[in-house]
Amino acid sequence: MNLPVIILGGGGHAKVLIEALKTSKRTILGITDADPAKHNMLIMGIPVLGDDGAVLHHLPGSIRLVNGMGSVNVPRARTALFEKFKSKGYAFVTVVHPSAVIASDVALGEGAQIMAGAVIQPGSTIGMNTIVNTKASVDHDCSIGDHVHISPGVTLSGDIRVADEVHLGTGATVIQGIRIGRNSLIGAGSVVVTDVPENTEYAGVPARQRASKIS
Ligand code: JB3
Repeated sequence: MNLPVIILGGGGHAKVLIEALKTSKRTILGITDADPAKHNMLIMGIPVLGDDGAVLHHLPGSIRLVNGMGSVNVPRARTALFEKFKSKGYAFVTVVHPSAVIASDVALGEGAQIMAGAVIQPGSTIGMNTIVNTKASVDHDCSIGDHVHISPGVTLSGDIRVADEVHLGTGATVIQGIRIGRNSLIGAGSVVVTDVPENTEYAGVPARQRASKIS
């Protein structure tokens, strides 16, 4: 039986998730948000219940959570929210928009979110709390880590390894066989043709390391 869900965060990413959940006919109990100005509002017809404390009024076994925090640059806040509620015994649902095309052998980690028009080809794995956003494509035999954000329109060729907490900016392209290290950031529109070390920012066509290193 599909338990009702509460969405953590009531911003732009939450709206995309609400659309996917409604299309999938999932019962949404409400949204929590850190901004008091949003409390008791309706977002796409869904009530904002209060801050995250409102989750604790429900036993972990009676609901499921959806991480409504998106991420730009580094996904630290999103990751922390996921880990906070996992440590309290709550479980996250995997959200898949019905228009996404996912091969039958693809493994999705807990709380993975596959948005409208995304394509994931055979042999690929998607980690926990990872977003494959609108119209992004992950080709065959890719390994995508936990807490990764594959932004809208990203194109990953085959046999790519993306480590945990990587942010791939909107429309980035990565050629086959590339390895991208943990906690790195790939700028929007970049074309990645060489491996990317961990904790670095790469951008451009072809992508080159930027001066700064992510803290
Ligand atoms: O790039 C795309 C397609 N989407 C972006 C997404 C991936 O990331 C989007 O454009 C934004 O850049 C971002 O979406 P997000 O996280 O929805 O951004 P924003 O619209 O700023 O909403 C964040 C919401 O989270 C705000 O309403 C905050 O008040 C709320 N928030 C912050 N910390 C929190 C917390 N809510 C809860 N429940 N708990 C928190 O700890």
